[in-house]
Amino acid sequence: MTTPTVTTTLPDAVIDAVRGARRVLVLSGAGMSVESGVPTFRDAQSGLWEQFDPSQLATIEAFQMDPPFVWAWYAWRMQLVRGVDPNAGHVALAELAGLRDVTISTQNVDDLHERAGSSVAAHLHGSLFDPRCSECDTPYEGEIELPQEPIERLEPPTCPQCEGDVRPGVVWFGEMLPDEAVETTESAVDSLETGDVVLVIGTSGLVYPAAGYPAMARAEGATVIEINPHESEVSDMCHHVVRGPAAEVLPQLVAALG
Ligand code: BV8
Repeated sequence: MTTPTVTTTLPDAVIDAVRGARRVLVLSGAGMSVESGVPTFRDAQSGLWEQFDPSQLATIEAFQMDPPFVWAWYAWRMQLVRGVDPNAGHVALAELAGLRDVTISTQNVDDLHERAGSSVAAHLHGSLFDPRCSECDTPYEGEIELPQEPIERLEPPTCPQCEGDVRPGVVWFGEMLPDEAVETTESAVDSLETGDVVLVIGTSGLVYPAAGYPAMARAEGATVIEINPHESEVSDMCHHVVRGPAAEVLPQLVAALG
């Protein structure tokens, strides 16, 4: 497998690849939202939770052991996302959809792609804003108290149907990804052709099955381009790596297509 070209600025090869692409598949991770002020999953947790590894908190076991502790973390993250805006990278992807056939599959549980005007084909790891009952799975549409500051414990809402604890609508470690999100993403990958482009933006490539999609895309003959200031577990799967932040590189890319 050829090694990727690695540049810190946007190379002509990347601009030409996107200019000539029939379709663009975007695979985004938490790095997409960093410049909006949303910390990535692996950034130091804020205060209360800093002694916890997020993948220990983001489990059904942690929630069942102490629902108010885990719910407080998610209620704070909902409040955090509600308080920030999409960044120039999200906006550039929404603009790109006016120039090319763009499909977005994201690992992110925020709604910043949507708020920038993109339609998102798949939220592989669910959404902070789709709470449901942890017992009967009924979507929860009632009031949610959002803390203005990180707090240690907050009682989750109670399901009006069965009085079970309401849980966040995210996919926890050890849980299956939503069938529809997986099917949509895998059919988008399977239908890639030579000349199509995959933009792998802001993901460490550590979490499966999402981390497997760049290699699958490359095997379909697409040109795979990573946008990430740091090396990731999927950098070697890419043809081109642009070592820069999404909110800087993506607007440059879209402007260059003009
Ligand atoms: C599954 C929602 C089948 C929750 C998330 C043992 C038992 C069970 C499963 C496993 C097991 N061992 C391994 C597994 C599989 C496991 C897994 O992959 N574990 C890893 C840790 C090894 N996967 C699962 O469990 C998945 N389910 O496999 O089901 C199954 C079931 C049972 C038994 C076996 C198999 C479910 C995974 C979903 C977990 N939920 N999120 C929540 O958010 O609270 S994952 C969570 O972490 C995020 O969604 C994100 O996708 C992921 C990674 O987080 P981050 O590292 O923060 O973000 P990211 O990776 O995107 O990295 C940030 C990147 O941004 C960095 O590269 C950085 O350089 C870059 N960046 C920074 N600034 C910028 C930037 N990029 C661009 N611009 C910038 N400015």
